[in-house]
Order: sequence, then structure tokens, then C-alpha cells
Amino acid sequence: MTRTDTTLTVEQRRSWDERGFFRVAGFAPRATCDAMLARVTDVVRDPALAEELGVKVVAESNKAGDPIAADRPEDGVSKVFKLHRDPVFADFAHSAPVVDTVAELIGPDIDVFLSQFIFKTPGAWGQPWHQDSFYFPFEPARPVVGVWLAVTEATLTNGCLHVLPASHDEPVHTHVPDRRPGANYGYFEIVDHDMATSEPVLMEPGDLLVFDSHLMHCSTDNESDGIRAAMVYHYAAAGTVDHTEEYFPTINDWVPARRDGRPVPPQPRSA
Ligand SMILES: O=C(O)CCC(=O)C(=O)O
Repeated sequence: MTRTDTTLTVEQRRSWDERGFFRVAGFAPRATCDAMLARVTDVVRDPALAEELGVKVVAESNKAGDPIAADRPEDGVSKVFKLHRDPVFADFAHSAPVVDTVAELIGPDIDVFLSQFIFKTPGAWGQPWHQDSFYFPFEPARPVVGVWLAVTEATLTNGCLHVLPASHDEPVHTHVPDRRPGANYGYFEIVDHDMATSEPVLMEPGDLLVFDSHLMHCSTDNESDGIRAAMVYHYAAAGTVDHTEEYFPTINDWVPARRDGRPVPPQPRSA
């Protein structure tokens, strides 16, 4: 389902160390991306299925006043969280190419603790500049690794990611609530740092961005007439202590992903 060469290249390692991220072109086949989009669409169209899976569906605030067709509720959805126990998403999250790559950056035993499908339909807001570790009050605090799979192409027009190379060396900055009135759930932004040297990350379906949780990144609004979808997972070391509940209701769900040098097979939600 995915590429099988997981040892980091010299260039990937250098980019990770010096810039805080690397991109893997053609990591997953188009069929994997299409299966994810089809499955998450089924989930948001079926509230009973969404409840059974225990996912969290978040509305797109910038389309709050728009008419959304009853048979296309996904047009009004921003993100769907907690998908990583569903087989379509778990198969990817636990696959050897993914967990072996992430293990090179964290250590041999890792858990996947967060997943989100981002619809980014036409008119949807981008996510302002932030560091993912702002959301992760963990012990140890790092390393935490995000993997961002392009489900569709990501372009300057449809709201690709932008990253600030080398910002993974920054501490976690103060984040203020997204200043747009009625901003999307969970959107906070960094306003005390110069982002002038940022770079867009243009992606084709199946490309993967692997990034450090201190890397400053954002995405722009979708100004195109097509969807810009992505599936994002986060991983940390097994045994990490998660203090999120002490600050806000958690959407984290810790699942062993790799032990003893091997992927841990996906576990059903009731396990
Ligand atoms: O894909 C996007 O639009 C934003 C995603 C993002 O910033 C994140 O996953 O932390």
C-alpha cells in the first residue's frame, strides 16, 4: 500500500536535522488516498457510523452561513478527528513504511495518538501559524512527529501548507486564539515571530510530509473550486505521559503502533 524503503536518505536526514521536515514524493498510491476520502465521506454522511467509530466531526466555520446540500454534509466539514482505529485509516497508520520511518525519528517503540482528516473544501479557512507541540502537554515533550498525507493535490490556490524551515529549533511560542471572528475549532496562532522565510509545500496526491512538532507551519484558505484534502497522524514514544485533560478535553487516543522492531497490527476500538 505504501513505499517499502523506510531508511532515511542522507538528504531526508539532513533536512530533518536542519529544517525540521522532509517530503517523500509518491509515498502512497492514489488508491489509498481515494479510499480514505471515500471512507471519511461515508462517515460524515452517516451520524450513526460516526458515533459508532467515536470520531469527532468539526464544522467549517467559514461556511457556517452557506447552504449545504443535505446529501453532501462533507461540504460543511472542516476536520474529522480520531479516525485511526478505523481499518482504512489504521492500515496506513500501522503500516511498516510509516512506522519504520517515524521510528527513525523517535525511537523503536511508538504510539499513534492523534489523527485528523482535513477536508478543506472550496471556501474553507486555512489554519494559522502554529506549532503542534502547543497542543501536546506531554512528558517527555518531544520528539513528536507529524505525518501529513496529501489526499488530493495541495497548491498555492487550494490552501497548501507553508512551513518555516529551521523553526523546529524554537521553543513553543505563545499562541493566541485565531483572530478571525468565529474561527475554526482549535485554531490558535503565533504572532510573535517573523515568518518571512517560509516556504510553500506543494504536494501531489500520495506525497507525504514528515515534520517535527515544533516546526512552525500554517495553511492558507482554499480559494479554488476543488477540495484540498489531507490525512494527518501524530506519533510519540510509547510510555509518553499525556497531560492534555488537565487543560482541555482531549481528542487524543493512544494506540501502540510499533514494538520490538515491528509494526503492531491495528486494534479495534473496543480493545
Ligand atoms: O492541512 C492544513 O490545512 C493544516 C494542517 C495543520 O496545520 C496541522 O496538521 O497541524
